[in-house]
Amino acid sequence: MNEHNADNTCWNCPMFEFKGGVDFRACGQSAGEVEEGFNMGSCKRRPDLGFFDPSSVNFEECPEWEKSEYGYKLKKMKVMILGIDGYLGWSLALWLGGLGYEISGIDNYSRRNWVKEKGSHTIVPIARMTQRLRKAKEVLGININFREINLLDRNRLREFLEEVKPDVIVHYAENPSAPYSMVDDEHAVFVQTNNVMGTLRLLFAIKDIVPNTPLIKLGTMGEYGTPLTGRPIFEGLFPADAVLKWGDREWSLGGELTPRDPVSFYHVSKVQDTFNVYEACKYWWLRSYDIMQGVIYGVHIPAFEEDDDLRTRFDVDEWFGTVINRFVAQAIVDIPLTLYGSGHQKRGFLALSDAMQCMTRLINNPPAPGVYDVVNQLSGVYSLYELATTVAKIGKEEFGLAPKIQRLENPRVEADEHPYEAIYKNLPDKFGFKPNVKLEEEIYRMFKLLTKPHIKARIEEKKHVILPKTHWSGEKRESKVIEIIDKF
Ligand code: USQ
Repeated sequence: MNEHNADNTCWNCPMFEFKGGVDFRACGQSAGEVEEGFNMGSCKRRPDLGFFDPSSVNFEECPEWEKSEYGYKLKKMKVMILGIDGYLGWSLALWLGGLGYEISGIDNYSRRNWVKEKGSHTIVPIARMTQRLRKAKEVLGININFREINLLDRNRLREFLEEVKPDVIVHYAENPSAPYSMVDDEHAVFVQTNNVMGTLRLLFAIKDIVPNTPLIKLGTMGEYGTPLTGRPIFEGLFPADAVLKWGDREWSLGGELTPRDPVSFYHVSKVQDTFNVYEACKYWWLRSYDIMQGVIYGVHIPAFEEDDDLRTRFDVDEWFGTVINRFVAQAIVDIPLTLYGSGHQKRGFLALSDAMQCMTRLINNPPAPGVYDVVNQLSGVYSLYELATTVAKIGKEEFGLAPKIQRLENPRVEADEHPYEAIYKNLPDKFGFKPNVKLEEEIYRMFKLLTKPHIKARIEEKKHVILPKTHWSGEKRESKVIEIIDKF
C-alpha cells in the first residue's frame, strides 16, 4: 500500500534549506525583487545534490526517509519534547524513542508541583527524572537528552535549541487544567502567563535559531466550545466552500479561522496561543500543526509494561484529573462517579496510545514553510453520562465493584444540553490515523492497574481532593448532590 506521506517533497522536509528570497507568506504579498531560481535550495543531509528544486524529490525516493508503521519517517529524526515529564510528554518520549527517533526534552517539574499544591500525588507512582532517564536507557535502550528548563527562561531555552537543533518540536509544556485557572486571579494570571508567554518565547526562539523546524503545538477541542446552533466544529479553519450569508449578500469564509468560544481561562490561553502561532507562521514562514486534542484517557503504551519506573503519571484530583480517569478511580474507592450538571455534555475523547499514534503521524508529515494547519485529534464523541455508565458497568461486571453515579450541581459554567458535531477527518484522511483502542478496552486496563493494592491505597490516601470544590463563580465549596443513580 502506498504510504500516505509518500508524495510529500522536500518542501515538507526540515532538512531542506531554501536558498533565500523565497516568499512563502500566507498573505501572498510579494517580498519585492525575487532572485532567479527562487525556489531552490540544498539538503543538509545530502550536500552532494547541490542546489535543486524542492518539488523534484519526494519522500518515497529520498534515502533519508524510510518506511515505517506510520508512513515514511526521517531517519534519526531529532524530536524535542517540551514538557517531557508530563502525562503525555513522558509517554511520547518512550513511544518515539522505541521507534528510533532521537529524543531530547525540557521540563521544570511544574506539573509535579501543581498537583502537590492541590495536596495530591500521581496515583500511579512515577520515578524521579534521573531514574526515569536511567531506566529508559537500561530497559529500552533509549537515550534522552534532558534539561531542566522553564520555557520562559529565554537564555537557557535558546542555548538548548542551539545545542540540539531539533528537526521537530512538540510543545506540551503548558498548564493543562481548566479548574486550576479558575481558582482565583493569581491562578488565572499564572496559567495565562505561563502558557501564552511560554509559547511566544518559543516562537521567537524558533524563528531565530531553527526557522525550518516544524512546531507541533498542543491546543484543545475546548477552544471551540459547544456552538448551540449545532453548526459543525470544523478543524480550526473553515473549509474552502464555507460561506457567510447576511441579508442578500454572501462571502467566502474558506481558510479563515473558525470562531472560538473557550470554556475556562485555561482554554482562553490556548486560543491566544492559536493566534500567536498562526501569526508567526504568517510573519516568519514558520510551520506548525495546532492540535485540537480531545480529553485523553488511559494508562497504556507498550513501554510502560517493561518496568514500573517507566510508567507515566496519572492524576485524579479535582484540578488535574480528567473525567474518564477520575471516574475509574472513583469507582475503585467507592466514591459515586461525579457527573457534573445533567451529564449530557458531549466531548471528544482519545486513548493515550492513539494520541501517540497521531503525534507520530504528524511528525512524519511536516508542514511546508508558512503552513499553519489544524487537526481535531479525537477518536470518538461521548456524553459524560454514557462514559459514567460505561465505567460503572465495567467496574461492576468485571471487577466486582458496586459503583454508583452522583449527579452534582455543575461547578463549571458550560452548556449541558447542546448539539455537538465535531469534524475529525484530517488525521484519518490526510495522515492515515487509524484508532486502535476501544473505549471499553482501555477502561478495563485502567481498572486492572488501579485496583492493584498499592495503587488503590494511593487513591484512598487522596480521597479528600477528588470531589470538586472549585466553582467557576469563585466559590470554594462542595457541589450539592442532585441525584444518585444506581441503576444503569
Ligand atoms: N466532568 C465531570 N465530572 C468530573 C470531571 C469533569 O462531569 O469529575 C465534566 C466537565 O464538566 C466537562 C467534561 O467532564 O464537561 C470534561 O472535563 P475534564 O476535566 O475531563 O476536561 P477539561 O476540563 O475539558 O480539560 C481536559 C484537559 C485539558 C484539555 C481538555 C480537552 O485537562 O488540558 O485541553 O481536556 S477538551 O475537553 O476537549 O477541551
